[in-house]
Amino acid sequence: MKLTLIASLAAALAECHSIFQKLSVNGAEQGQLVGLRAPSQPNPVTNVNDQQLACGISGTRSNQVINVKAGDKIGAWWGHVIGGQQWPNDPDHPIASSHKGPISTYMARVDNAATVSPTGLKWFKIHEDGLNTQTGKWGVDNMIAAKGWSYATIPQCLAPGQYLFRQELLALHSAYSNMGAQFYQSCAQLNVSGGGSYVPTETVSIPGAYKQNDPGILIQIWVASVPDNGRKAYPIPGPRPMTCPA
Ligand SMILES: [Cu+2]
Repeated sequence: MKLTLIASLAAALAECHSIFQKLSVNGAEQGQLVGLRAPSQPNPVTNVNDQQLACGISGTRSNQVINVKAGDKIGAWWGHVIGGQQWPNDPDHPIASSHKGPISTYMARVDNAATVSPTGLKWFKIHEDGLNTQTGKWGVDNMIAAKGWSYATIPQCLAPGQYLFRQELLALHSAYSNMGAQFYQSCAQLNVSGGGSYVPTETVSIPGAYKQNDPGILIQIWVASVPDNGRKAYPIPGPRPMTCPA
C-alpha cells in the first residue's frame, strides 16, 4: 500500500523539474540566459556518468562572459521552465516542493569560458547546502523560500582568470531506486578579477565525481512519509567546499 502510494506520487511528479537560467552578481541581475549554458527544457540528468552532468542537457550557450570579482556573491536563479512559470500560479515554479535535496556549486578554471568544452575540466566545490537536521529543511527548500535564488560567494583567495561556475540541484524524491536521483545544472561563464593567487589543487572530474550508488545519491529520504531523511545527517555527494589557505 505504502509502496504503491510512493510510486504513484513519484509518477505524478515526474514532469516537474527546473532550470538554472539567470545569474546575479551582488544582487544585480544579468538577464535571462546571459553568460549561461543552460538546458532549454527542464528535464534532469539521471546517469552520473553522462557527459551532460557537467553543464546540463545541451540547450543554449551564451557568447558572453560575465565579469566578477573574488568575494562577489553570485546568485543562480531557478525556474520551472525557461522564463520562469509555465502558467500563472504554477505550483512547480521555481521547482515542485517535492524535489527535496542539496544544492552544490562548483567552479573550474578554463582558458576561455565562452568557448571551452565542458568535458574534462577540473572542478572544485565552493559551496553546498544539504539537509539541516534541526529543521528538516533542504537546500532546495531554501532556494524556494528565496523565490528561486541560490547563492555562492567567489572565494576571496581565488586566482584571477576565466572559470565555469556550475550549480547543481540534486532532487532526491525518487532516489530510493537506482537512477532515481535527478541532477539539474547549468554553467555560468565568468571572468574573475581581484582575489589572490590560489589555484585549487584538489579537484574532481564531472562526470567522475559521483557513483550511482553513493550514499547521498541512492537513498530513501522518506521516513514515516516525511522527506527529511529522518532528520539524520545527509552525506552531500562530491568533495567538501574548498577553503582559502590561512
Ligand atoms: Cu522533476
